[in-house]
Amino acid sequence: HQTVYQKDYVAPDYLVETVELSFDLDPDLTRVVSRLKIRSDHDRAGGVRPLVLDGEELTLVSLKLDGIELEPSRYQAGEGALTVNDPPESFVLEVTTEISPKANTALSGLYASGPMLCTQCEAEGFRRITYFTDRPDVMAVYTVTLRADKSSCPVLLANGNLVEKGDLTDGRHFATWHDPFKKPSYLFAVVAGDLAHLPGSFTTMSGRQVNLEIYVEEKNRGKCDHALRSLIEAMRWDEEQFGREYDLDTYMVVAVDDFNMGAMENKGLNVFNSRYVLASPETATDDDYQAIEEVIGHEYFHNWTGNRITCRDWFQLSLKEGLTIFRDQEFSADMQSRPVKRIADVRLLRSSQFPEDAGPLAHPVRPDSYVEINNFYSMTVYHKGGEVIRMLQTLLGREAFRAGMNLYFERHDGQAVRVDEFVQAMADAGKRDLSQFMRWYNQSGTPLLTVSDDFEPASGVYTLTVTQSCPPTPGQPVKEPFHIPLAMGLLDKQGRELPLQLEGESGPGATTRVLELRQEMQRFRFTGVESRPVPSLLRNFSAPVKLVYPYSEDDLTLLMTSDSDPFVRWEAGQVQAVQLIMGLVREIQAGRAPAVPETFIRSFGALLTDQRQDRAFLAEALTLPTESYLAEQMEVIDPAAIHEARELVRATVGERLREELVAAREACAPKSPYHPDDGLAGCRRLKNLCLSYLMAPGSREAVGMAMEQFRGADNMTDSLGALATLAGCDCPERDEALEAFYRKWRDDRGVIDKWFSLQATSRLPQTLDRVLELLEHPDFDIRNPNRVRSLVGAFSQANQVRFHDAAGRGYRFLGDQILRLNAINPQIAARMLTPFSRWRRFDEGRQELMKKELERILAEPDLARDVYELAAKSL
Ligand code: HT7
Ligand code: ZN
Repeated sequence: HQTVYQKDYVAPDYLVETVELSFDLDPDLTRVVSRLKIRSDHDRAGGVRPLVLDGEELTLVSLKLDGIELEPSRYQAGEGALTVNDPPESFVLEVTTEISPKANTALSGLYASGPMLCTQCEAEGFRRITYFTDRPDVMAVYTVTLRADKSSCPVLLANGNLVEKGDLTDGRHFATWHDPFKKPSYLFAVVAGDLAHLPGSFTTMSGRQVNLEIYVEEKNRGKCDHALRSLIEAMRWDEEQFGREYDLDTYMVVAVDDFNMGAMENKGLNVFNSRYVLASPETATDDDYQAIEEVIGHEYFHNWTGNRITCRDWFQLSLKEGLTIFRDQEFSADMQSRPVKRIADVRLLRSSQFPEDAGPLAHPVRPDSYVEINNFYSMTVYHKGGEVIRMLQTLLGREAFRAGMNLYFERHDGQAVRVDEFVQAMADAGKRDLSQFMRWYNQSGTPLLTVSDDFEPASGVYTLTVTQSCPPTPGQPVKEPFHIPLAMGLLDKQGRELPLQLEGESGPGATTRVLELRQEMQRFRFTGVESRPVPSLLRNFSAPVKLVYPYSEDDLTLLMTSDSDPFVRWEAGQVQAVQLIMGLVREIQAGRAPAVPETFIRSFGALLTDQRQDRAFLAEALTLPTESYLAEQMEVIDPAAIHEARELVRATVGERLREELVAAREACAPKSPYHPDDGLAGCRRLKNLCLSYLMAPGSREAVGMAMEQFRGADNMTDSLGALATLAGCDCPERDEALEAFYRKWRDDRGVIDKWFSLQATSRLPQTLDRVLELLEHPDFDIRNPNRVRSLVGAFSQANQVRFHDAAGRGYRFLGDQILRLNAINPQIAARMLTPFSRWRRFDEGRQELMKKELERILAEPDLARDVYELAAKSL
């Protein structure tokens, strides 16, 4: 397996001006004719370079150059490429190939999802449809004709505008589509099937009317309203916030059940994993509604950040993904509670990206090399990439950031560019030198800020000393200092915000300011400070860093109750909870009886009964750090002790604060029928959280409450909230509820996914046995990525204590599934491998067992590139 390096980039020798594709669609055997108008783009004086087209899993039927069949001596068709020797300066190449969509279980290229056919071309799927220069810097105008059986495939869709359609003989029909925008091959899409659609429309800021169409199976037509509403909101938001208008006459979204990722931003024809389209109150939770809005927004925003301006090469992936993540985060923040959204984003970053950045698979936001590009659709490229964009906004200010965005669109519309062009536009608009900032793109690892302070009462000077460091990561033993925005404030002992004045400054100081860190060690001297303040650091999580400051219990309580920044308020509570639980872990490890201190229960109770707090924020503040986040705090992870300590806190809260929890839960009881937009999602979250605390000590009374909620729920949020607690309880009601749920929803794939994952994430000791049984369940299908994620992924990535069973049964199970998946869908197999990459963080026994699984995987003779790369780098 070869490694591709960023430093080896060379511009393409040949450009493709137009692509005419014609498909004779059939699930068993599809014939594709491709007519490419090609022009040489290299200096031919030193010799003519061959034309090399990428191609995989294709049967070549014929090859013509300017209408004449090519002699076999003029080309070679090998595995991975078709080479045409000595081509003229400009010519038309006509390639006919055959493919089998039904046999395509990798779900890349053209494949069958149930009765429909659809494509996924990012990153390198187009080469599985026809031979092509399948790289993002080759942009062309596409015209596509689809022919298919009219009764099984009445709907034929491709990118752009419908030009013509009509009937053919033998019950077949055709449709021709033309996309006037030049695009890279990864944005190509076709869909054919028997689909219903929900129509809608949007009038753009310049007064053009755009048709919106959400395509689904007929039975799901009633579940598209939220997706359509979200799309309209996203279109409006992008106009208002970034001045970006949609550019085609039609915007289509198609939901498919078999999909490797969340969705795909193909020009004018998004293809979505059905879980990010379909929703009804009975089948979707508040979180599902939220995720749909986010993903619909994300794919729509790609139309400008990704499609109109795309990446020069795949090393620049964060150019579109980091930027679009930032845009979708801001969209969601504007649609719901900004602080709660920020907290959720930080939680995700810390629980998934920080571990990636600290392990053997760490890579920069702009990687230097890859074996398989699909492995780099990572938390780092997406979410750390999004934080990098956010830091630019923090450093430049909103106005200059917006000017930078405008400049970027003005300069590069229609081009395939690098991250450098984006940052240059920001530097020019903000009149800033961002050369040091580029290290965020080139250096991997999570920086650590160590903060200390000193107060001189006589002079009223308060000094903050900030030291930055970054641990070594693969291939990067030593790091240069980053350019880091550190947003902060100071509170006096009464919790009042102080005006901040750095030495040498005059005039009234703001109460929040952004300190710019550029050196390994920096001092900031604040003047006019009357008494020792408490520093409020990293407000709004202004940089993706870890921060250490020696806060006392009292400092944390002050920040938690008084800081103006909601993120800092939440964080102070999390730090307290981490300290508490880690203390209990140490007690457990030392063989002593752990106990939850009274002070914690009291402050938890005070927060729970604080009526001034927003319910959604309160739910976040009262949620304990996850077992995997706690694991990150340990040198050697002890999954059993972490679980025991965290459960002890939950059970103690449930017991000691029973009345307060019952009251808080009742205060959140529904007063009207459920509606996803009723503004009560925070209330429902708090209510379900209270129930889970009440259930933790295992009281019969709480089981009764859960059963009552489960039976009476008029929506999936409440139903699942109750069922989740029951799935974790060793009581007879558990099986009864799970069985009833299955019987009710057996025909709804999305809900049955939830049923699988609830059982896979149950912390009960017998969970692995149940997971093994579920593998044999008639509804389990290893070829369906959502099902794999809901069983194999949920167990191995969201059930730390059961997956890390000390005897290694969980590891064996995962190893077996990865090997099975390797032959079916390498992308999904590789994604399942992440838990093994963390093997070094565990005790020797577990290390050996995990290593053995990695070695077993690497010994597989037909190991896919995707799996090979991650397994080899993990060892
Ligand atoms: N840009 C899309 C990436 C994607 C993808 C990548 C590899 C394999 C399958 C895939 N499906 C979608 C999704 C996005 O970030 O919007
Ligand atoms: Zn994206």
